Amino acid sequence: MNLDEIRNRIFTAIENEEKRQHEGVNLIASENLSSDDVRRAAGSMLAHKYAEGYPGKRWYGGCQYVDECEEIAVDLAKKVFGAQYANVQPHAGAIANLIVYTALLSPGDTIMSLLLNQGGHLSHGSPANISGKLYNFVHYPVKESDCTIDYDEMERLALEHKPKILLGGASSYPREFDWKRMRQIADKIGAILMADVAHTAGLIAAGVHKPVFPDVHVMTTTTHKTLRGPRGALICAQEEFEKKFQSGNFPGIQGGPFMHMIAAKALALRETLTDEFREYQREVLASSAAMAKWFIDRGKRVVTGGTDCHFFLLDVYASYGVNGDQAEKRLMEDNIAVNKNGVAYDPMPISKTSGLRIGTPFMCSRGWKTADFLSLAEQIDKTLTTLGESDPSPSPESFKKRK
Ligand code: DSN
Repeated sequence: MNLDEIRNRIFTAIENEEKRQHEGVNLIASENLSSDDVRRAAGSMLAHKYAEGYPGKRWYGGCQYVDECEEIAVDLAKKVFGAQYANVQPHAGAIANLIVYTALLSPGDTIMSLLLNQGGHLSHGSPANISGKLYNFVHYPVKESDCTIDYDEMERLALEHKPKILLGGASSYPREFDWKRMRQIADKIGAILMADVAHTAGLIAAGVHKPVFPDVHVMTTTTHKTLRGPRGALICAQEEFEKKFQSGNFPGIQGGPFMHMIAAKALALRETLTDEFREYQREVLASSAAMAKWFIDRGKRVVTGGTDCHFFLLDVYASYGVNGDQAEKRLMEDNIAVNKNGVAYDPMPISKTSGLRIGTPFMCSRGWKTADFLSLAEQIDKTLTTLGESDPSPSPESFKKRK
């Protein structure tokens, strides 16, 4: 491949991806379509600027303009989430979580979070992730009966294990967390209550989900999911944590902040204060709930019996006799992007799963309304019914035997 070919292939791939995002159906709950403003800042020359440190206290000259962007982003993050402190430098959600853990704990300390295979996240203590290697994670489960969090069991486990951080938030748990109840539990054992709202930050910003402050001590979030900003993350907290998180971020974990992304975060946070954004999030929730109900009304299994958020989990094995992997691949043939997802107490191996996570944020950003999602539900139902009849999934037991 010559140098021109390399260039052509990369720019063609970018064009093809843009076309895919404009024309395909995207139901991936963690993805969204940011505004022209956000993309302009993210692709700007601020990317060239080194600015280790914080506004007014940098290790490089020439930071006057990026300082301005960071100050605006910090002020907006505090305003949007009702926080006393904000740090907009974290590059990613998993990194923001690591900054919080390392700033507050010593290796070996105990953290309590939702089980990964019941909706939790890798950075919430998976043995394969640095979080699980550095800290002693114990997990609270969801109830077998309805797959919602068992707060009584959470309290019992918290009293038994006395974690230093009680962590709420998830990647594929479709219900709102009860921050007030969790704060009561945290207070009983003197734990810090941490909310990782990577998925729901946009819903919180728009006021369609309850605010996490003042109940939680610290909140982390990505900025590119429902928040509809650039790739990245931020930390908000009560002001007593300011010193720990400032140095925990830099020099603790990160080096030079991505100033282009910080400017883009400021623009995205600004957008959350508009009526258009609030209306958008109402549509995201209404579409997700309506689509989940559509399947339930036809006797299909939706995990927890519905949703409070921007996605729902359809148990395609219980509903159509196909596994999540098959369903994901078949829908992709029709240019419908979804992701296979484990369901709580899943009989299927993690590589196959019983579920699909179906989210509405991206298509609502493209202007879809509830009626569009209901037509799509009908199409998905027909496709999966035919797939289940023609190519049913092997049983969970047969996957075990093959190993
Ligand atoms: N990958 C994200 C998601 O899809 O939920 C979490 O990091």
